[in-house]
Amino acid sequence: MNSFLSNAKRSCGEFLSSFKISQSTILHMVLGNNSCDLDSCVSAIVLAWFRSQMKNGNEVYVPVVNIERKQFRTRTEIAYLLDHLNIDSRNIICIDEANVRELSNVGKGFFHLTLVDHHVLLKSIEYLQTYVKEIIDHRPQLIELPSRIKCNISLVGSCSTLVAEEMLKNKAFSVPSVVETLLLATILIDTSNLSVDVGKSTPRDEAVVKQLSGKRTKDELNLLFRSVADAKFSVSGLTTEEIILKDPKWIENSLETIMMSTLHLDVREFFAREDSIDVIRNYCATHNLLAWVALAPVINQFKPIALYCEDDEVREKIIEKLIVSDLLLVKTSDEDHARSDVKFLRMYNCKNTRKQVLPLINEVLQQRSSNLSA
Ligand SMILES: [Mn+2]
Repeated sequence: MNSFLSNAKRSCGEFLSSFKISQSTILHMVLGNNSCDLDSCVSAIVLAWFRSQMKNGNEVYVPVVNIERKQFRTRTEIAYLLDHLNIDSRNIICIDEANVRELSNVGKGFFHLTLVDHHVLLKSIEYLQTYVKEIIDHRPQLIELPSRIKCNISLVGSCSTLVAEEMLKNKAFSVPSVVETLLLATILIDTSNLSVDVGKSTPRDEAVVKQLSGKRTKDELNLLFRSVADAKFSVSGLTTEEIILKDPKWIENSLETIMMSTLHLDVREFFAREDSIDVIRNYCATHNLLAWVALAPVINQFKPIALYCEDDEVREKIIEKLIVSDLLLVKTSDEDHARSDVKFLRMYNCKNTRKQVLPLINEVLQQRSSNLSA
């Protein structure tokens, strides 16, 4: 796997220079989604690797993860799994290392794009749309796709299940242990260890796990799941900026952006870091954010919400919006921060995640947007 990845990385760099001379190679890029979760990363790597094993002719398969190199370290579960399998993470190609802008100029016959774990391109790389040849995804289809694109969109627990199915269909192909482990870990993470209660797993995920497991015992699979899950929530060794960027979501209106992070450490511990306020303030200023909101792990029956916003009116609007919600059961916190632009809230309905909080903050933002344009 290491040599496949380092060759792919080298060919990706050399393709453009050699292209001018020969024009005889087709570069197939397999691109994961921009949340760059384990599924998206492993689907890209394994699909590109498998297709390169099956190729005939002058083709290069290059997996690309849709995250910048400097943020790749924050995906701690990916770092852990690669390390565990002795795969050198420096050989992974991040989006800012892939020359996508230049590749989009080589012409349709020579550059093919396969999207895994998503089927809508980000605005920033929308110009690649005409190169999309194939899509493998496991989420509900949001847009009509041109018939020229070969699609495998099926609602299963993990995109890696679909990648594994393609490989396992080929009965003569023997799957190396490293590839088995990559896929197994990912499918187990995506389905919470095939949990019936969580309800993300489907019979197809189960069938693939069974086929890939081979001689592995149930205990070994549980251990693999636990260790990767633990790594996912670990922040050890990360800087404060890396912590807020570990799991971010952005909400936008036409002019303004709010970032919402999920903190994977105790909110008190996070704010006890000496640089926490400076990092948040700097990040908001340099990225032109209207506010930063964070959801932290449960303390005594509530989930803390932290809010940083310099605009008094916006800050109060967000707090009010969250407090009036019957679903969230949010109350103001007893603890005050020394700074008035930092506020703490407590969400007592701990079943809620960012999924329930985001739409309310989005309402505040969209309301402002209509006021701004009125
Ligand atoms: Mn996925």
